[in-house]
Amino acid sequence: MTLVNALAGLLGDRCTASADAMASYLEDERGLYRGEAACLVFPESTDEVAAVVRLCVEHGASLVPQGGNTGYCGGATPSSATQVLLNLSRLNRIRAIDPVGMTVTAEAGVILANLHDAVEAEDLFFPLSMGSEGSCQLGGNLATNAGGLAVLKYGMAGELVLGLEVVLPDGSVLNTLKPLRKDNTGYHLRQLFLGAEGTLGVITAAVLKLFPRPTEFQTAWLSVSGVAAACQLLPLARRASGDCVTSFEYISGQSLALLAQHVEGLRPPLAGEHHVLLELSGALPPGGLRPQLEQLLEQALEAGWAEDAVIAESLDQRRALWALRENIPEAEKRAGRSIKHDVSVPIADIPAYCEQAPRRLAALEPLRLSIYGHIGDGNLHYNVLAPEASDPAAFKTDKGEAISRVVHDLAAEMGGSFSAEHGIGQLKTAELARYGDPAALALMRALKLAIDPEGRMNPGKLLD
Ligand code: 2HG
Ligand code: ZN
Repeated sequence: MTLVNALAGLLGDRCTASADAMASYLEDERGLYRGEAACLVFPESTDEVAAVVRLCVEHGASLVPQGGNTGYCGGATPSSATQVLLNLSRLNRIRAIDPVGMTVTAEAGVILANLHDAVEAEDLFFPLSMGSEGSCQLGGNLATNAGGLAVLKYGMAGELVLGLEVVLPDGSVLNTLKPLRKDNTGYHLRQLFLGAEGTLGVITAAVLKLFPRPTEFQTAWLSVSGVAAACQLLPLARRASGDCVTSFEYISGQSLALLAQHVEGLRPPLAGEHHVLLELSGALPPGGLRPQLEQLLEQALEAGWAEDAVIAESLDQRRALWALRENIPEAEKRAGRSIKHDVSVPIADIPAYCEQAPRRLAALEPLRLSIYGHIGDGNLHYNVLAPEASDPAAFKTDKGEAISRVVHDLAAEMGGSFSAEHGIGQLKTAELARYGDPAALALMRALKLAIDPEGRMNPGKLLD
């Protein structure tokens, strides 16, 4: 029996090899990769995932796990007609919510926004948050150790995990699904799979940390005198608010210009070349954070760090401010292909990075910059677009490599990272080989060989 027939025997019509049915799953979010697969399967339980993996073992096939397919690096796109595309969207139950220990046990295919809703109904909060939350899935978030908009306060996806259930490359199931804050019993095996992008196993469920649902949000938009001022504002805001800064986003005037050009109805409240979107939140008595916010804005204005500031006075105004930040990727998409970067450096070095990068890029002009991101995490999307009225694809082909080299080299020189939150996938394997610490790369290869000796799991991703 062929593998596809065996999988169809197991899953019925939840296994398809039809080109039409597979088409949208074979292309990545950014349209960078168009792959091939032997078939696409939709298991509904951990046992079914394990059975799929065992059939792959029997037939000597490899497999590619896929969640919401919103990743930026092609990590969930298969690359050969011999691979099984394992889509986890039907494995989407919330197994348990513990309101006392404040944990949730959820399956890989749960859409992030649905997880938010489910726990909020219990007056609880899961803080991982990002533009794609309406379609990205928990398993993908964990496999890529996703970042997003609230990392400053709550950490990356992986930091929110207490336990994992993982189907290993031989089809056995590793179960560390314990809702324990404390469990020092040897290697923290779950860490192996967080950020491994499905190269060591398939995450099928997780126990996650929850928090009291924030009762108060105070959101402000500031035009600041520069990137250095934005960085100085961060510790002030953290201190003045009792460490209640949950988001601290930088948005350049260039990114807002792109937004004005390509997305209708979004107007920044303030003029200027440098902006910060600051949000304080917490589970506090009503009005608790407003005086702190006003006070810190006054201090920032007095110090000359902020030139002007507005505070959201309603939920609608808060949403409108966030829409400005969250629609920048869409504006870039509509402007044509951008050369995207996801760099991080120590926060204190962000001003030096932003000073030096344009100087080094000057040799490659003409180009357009769109710089924004999670400056409170030291993470910038230092994106570069073709000059107006030129062909974005040709620009990317001609200059993409040289531009990325400048952007990534500078981050590396400053002790930073070329991939802060988007992972490696198939897009950045060469960058990992180039910038990765040799000892770390050797250890990663040794782990891959020990856990997945036949190279069954997501081949060609992360480690080339
Ligand atoms: C964001 O922060 C995402 O909005 C996407 O990480 C970044 O599109 C980008 O470059
Ligand atoms: Zn981001």
